[in-house]
Amino acid sequence: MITISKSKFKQYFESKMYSLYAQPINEASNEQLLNVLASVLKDLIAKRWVDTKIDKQKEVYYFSIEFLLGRQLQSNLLNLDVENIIREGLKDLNIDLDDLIKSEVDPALGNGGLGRLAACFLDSMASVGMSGHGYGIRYQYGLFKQKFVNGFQVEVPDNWLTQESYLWEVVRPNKAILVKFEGDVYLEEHNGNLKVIHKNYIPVMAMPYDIPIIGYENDCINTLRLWKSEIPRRDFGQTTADAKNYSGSYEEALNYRYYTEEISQVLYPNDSNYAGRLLRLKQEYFFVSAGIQDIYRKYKKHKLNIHEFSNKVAIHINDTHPALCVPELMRILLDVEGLSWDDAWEITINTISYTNHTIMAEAMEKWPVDMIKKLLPRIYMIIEEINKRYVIYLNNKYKDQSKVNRMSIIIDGNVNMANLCIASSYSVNGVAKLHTEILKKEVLKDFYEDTPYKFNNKTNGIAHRRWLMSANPNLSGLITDLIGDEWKKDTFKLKELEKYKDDKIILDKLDIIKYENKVKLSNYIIDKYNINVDPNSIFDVQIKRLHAYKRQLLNLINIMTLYHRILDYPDMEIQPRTFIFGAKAAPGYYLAKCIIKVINSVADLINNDYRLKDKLKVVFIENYGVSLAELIIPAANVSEQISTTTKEASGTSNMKFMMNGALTMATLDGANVEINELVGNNNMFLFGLSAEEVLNYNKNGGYSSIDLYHSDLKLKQVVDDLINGFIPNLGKEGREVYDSLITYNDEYFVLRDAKSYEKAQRRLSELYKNKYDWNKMSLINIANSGAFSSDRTIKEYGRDIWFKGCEINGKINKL
Ligand code: 26Q
Repeated sequence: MITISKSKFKQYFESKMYSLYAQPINEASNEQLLNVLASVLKDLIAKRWVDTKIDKQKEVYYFSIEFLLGRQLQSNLLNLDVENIIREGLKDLNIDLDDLIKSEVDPALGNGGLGRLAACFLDSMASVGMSGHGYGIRYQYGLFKQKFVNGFQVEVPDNWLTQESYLWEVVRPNKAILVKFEGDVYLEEHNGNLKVIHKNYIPVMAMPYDIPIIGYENDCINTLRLWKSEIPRRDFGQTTADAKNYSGSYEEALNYRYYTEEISQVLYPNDSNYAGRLLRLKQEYFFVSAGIQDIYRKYKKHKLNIHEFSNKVAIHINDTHPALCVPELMRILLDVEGLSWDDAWEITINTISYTNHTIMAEAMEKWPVDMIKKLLPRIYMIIEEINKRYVIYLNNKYKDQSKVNRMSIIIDGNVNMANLCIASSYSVNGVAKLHTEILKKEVLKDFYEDTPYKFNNKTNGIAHRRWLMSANPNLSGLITDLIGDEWKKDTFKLKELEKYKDDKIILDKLDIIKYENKVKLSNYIIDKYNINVDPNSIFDVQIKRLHAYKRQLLNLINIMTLYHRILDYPDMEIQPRTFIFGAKAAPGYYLAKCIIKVINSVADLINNDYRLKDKLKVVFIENYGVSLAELIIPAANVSEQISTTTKEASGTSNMKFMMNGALTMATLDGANVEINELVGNNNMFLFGLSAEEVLNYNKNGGYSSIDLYHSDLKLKQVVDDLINGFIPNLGKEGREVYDSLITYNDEYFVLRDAKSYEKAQRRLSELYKNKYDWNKMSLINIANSGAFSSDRTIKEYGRDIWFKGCEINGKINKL
């Protein structure tokens, strides 16, 4: 732990201001103040943040193409337990810490769930004292910023590195790594041994930028190492004579610079659709190769026995995007270390573990053989050999050609990355119970039957320090007042809150905290959009990427139904509601963009209809991301988790909402199943088709949305609104959405579930009338949310995957 007195801090702060900017504090901009503060904190932790000790604990390396960190200042202050001292010190200097916290950039180096999960895992690995580090890409541009223009999504580049360097990073030029693309590979004999020669390769330099990941009130500081691609600098010694020669024309030199820099230029904004882009493949190999070489170099520096590798190093791949870890590790072990194939394979398969995050076929990565061959000739040779041996094994075992084809790594001219991962790792896990069951019984059935021992479930979790302690300090304070603060290190202790479930005074306190959070959000909405929302109304929230399977449309259809009902029965007593949306659509996902436009048009219609007397409001908050989530989630009464059952692998915002006392409106999909196990049917709102029913429809057909549409006049009215001019300022987008429901038979069963959803929504409204009962349910949700801390998840990964049967990590094994 670091300790610093207020006066020491002030001195330090002042002298840092002079050394960095040569100016007095009162002339500094917020940005400069923030840089100075970050720099002071980095100095304070520097001694403990030394190179990792690979020879002691087993090290975990978490490879992910996205890390959605969010702002770091508050989280770092909390974890270092210095927030109060620093707040007071800054106050003496006339600086408001909250202003600095808000002025920090929020690096959007991820799309959504998968990237945010990686960030929560880093927080938890450090906080449980695990030596676990992240490897990723330092994108120059993060996920686009979203603006609405006439209700349409417009994408603006996210130029987040306005200052050239990010306040928490440290660049380490002495640790840069050479990554080779393209060229010619052949084998040459050297003293009776075959040697791999790689000529005419394009050298790209991977420059590491390290961000400290600080554990909560412990001494653990891990590293997130993000790689930036660059043209090799003059003093970069690793490029060899075999590299392609770029000393030619000026134009060639420019092209080469572009080739190298382009790789880490921008994050792909697509979170659910695989489109085999060459640049994306370059990104994948770039960070994988840099990371694997980095690990190997560190390992060799410690002069450790290569056959002990998998006892000292665990490499985890977050979905298939880092799947090239497999052939890259093989390449190093074969070509650099000089091992035999069998020895290299044994090490590789015992080192690598893999998490699957989706069952959606269109998101599965399949790279064309020709593309890999040209871009990564040596890597392709290795994949081919892995496949050859795997197919021999399968043929011997099954003698079933179609099964072998389904399981092959290379098939029909493509490399199937999921198959590569499963065949080459010792552990494959899904991210929630139902998801893992579907993997085992449906999507990956063949593999499960072949190697059942590899498969396991690790239900996702969230960093409760960020999502409860930092985002909702008043609730966090109330909890501590009631049950002490042990829950901060052991969230299962939250269960003790249940004893207050009938305590009116406590429930009222809970109510006031929620109300205050709603006021904060209302103020934001008024400021930004000039829409008046009533903090006494039910705040009903759906925030997540826009995708047909997540069914923002179902929410919208219910809103329209409610709208008609209020107009039809103006005297009906209803609970005022504020529906809040936040969602980015992938720029190329036309239907998703149409849905955004439709929601915005409906919002305009409803918000400006005086007949509603403010009973209904719809707000679509622009540019949803981590920082907005921290404002919105603590203010929610209702959490919308309404994906088509079987389609959402887990969901993680569902957990964040629950921990902040929102009640969940849900299908039994993803981790909603676990929420339901914890709180029961009476403390959440369930509706919709079961997993069996959906799977059955998918297999046997039998669903006709048009029949349903004709048989339900209320539903028909709302669907027709999309195309009959009822919604002002809506053009062909309404037709597009209509067609997805009617012409294309409603792939995600929106109309099929609409009735059941409406019924659940009515039950919810009824319940809200009795605030006492509502708050009791809210408290029960908070009390049972402890299982969703990512500390729990990470300990399970450690126990069952990374450190299983591993002596050196006994301490963490016992966690
Ligand atoms: C792949 C290839 C090319 C371009 C982009 C991509 C790409 C990028 C990001 C594909 C997928 C993603 C992200 C997927 C994701 O966020 N999945 C979510 O993961 C969460 C964490 O496990 C789950 O809770 C969600 O259910 C799942 O949808």
